[in-house]
Amino acid sequence: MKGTARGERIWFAPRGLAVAPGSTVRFVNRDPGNSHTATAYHPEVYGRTRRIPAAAAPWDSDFLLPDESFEVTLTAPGVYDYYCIPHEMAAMVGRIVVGAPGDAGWEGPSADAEDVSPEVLAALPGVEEILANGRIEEEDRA
Ligand SMILES: [Cu+2]
Repeated sequence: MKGTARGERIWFAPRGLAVAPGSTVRFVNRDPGNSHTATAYHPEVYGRTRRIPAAAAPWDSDFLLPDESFEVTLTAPGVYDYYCIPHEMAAMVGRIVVGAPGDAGWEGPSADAEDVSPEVLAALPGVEEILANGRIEEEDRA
């Protein structure tokens, strides 16, 4: 989680990440000027359309103050999309790919395009791009 000093821009760094199943991911708020959340798209969390594997447990970091952190362990192979509650409208979203297509139980990216804005969809890196690079930084955005 990062942001400019005056808050004109905020983003997840990286916004695309590939990890092995069973990895623990830590979200750290490195933005000195804003509180952020890392929140899975899931019906059990604010009634959103699910954008994480069906076998995965949803998470919500709640508001993280600067330098606070939150960890989640991701076991089910597939694509996990998450957002920052106060900044989703600014397309502060991220995607984590756990494992790879072909892993037992793999679930690819959500096809839903109604619960999220076109800006959010455009901000989510492609699965192949994430797997090819390991991580996608904000600066890499085309
Ligand atoms: Cu935020």
